[in-house]
Amino acid sequence: MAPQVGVIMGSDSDWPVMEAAGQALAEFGVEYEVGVYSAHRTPQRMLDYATSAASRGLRAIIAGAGGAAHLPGMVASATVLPVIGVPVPLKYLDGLDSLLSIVQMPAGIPVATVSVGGARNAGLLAVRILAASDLQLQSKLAEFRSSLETLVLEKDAALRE
Ligand code: RP5
Repeated sequence: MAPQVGVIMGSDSDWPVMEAAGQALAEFGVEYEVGVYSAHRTPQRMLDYATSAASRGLRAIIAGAGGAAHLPGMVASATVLPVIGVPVPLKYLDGLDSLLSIVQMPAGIPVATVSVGGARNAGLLAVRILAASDLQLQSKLAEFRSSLETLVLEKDAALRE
């Protein structure tokens, strides 16, 4: 099956953070592709990816970057697909630089920004986006939410023992 979600990042050094997005998508059986597309080092390649993403069948893009993290916003500017931004924490500033670079988008070009290092939630948000028009995914998400509740109740019970 053709990939439905693109998981892209500014550098291969982002992968240890970003792989959690892929894991979340895989848990729900969502096909995805991965790639490195740097807004600063390979700008034309990034634009080619963004402008062709919808016609290639992608339905959402998860983009992670750190520091001057312009990849999610630039990709969002060149596609109509929903873009989820993942601020990748680097050595300095604890990822606050990445977060602010991604979240402070101008009106008209939204990026759904998750927490610093929150690649798993980015994957889960992409699943929710796809689930809006996919009843099977909706029921998988309902099961998943219910498993989270069960886990908390089990931990609560264990604490009270
Ligand atoms: C950003 O610069 C990348 O997304 C990465 O987080 C950061 C550092 O990249 P490398 O120098 O490790 O390639 O564009």
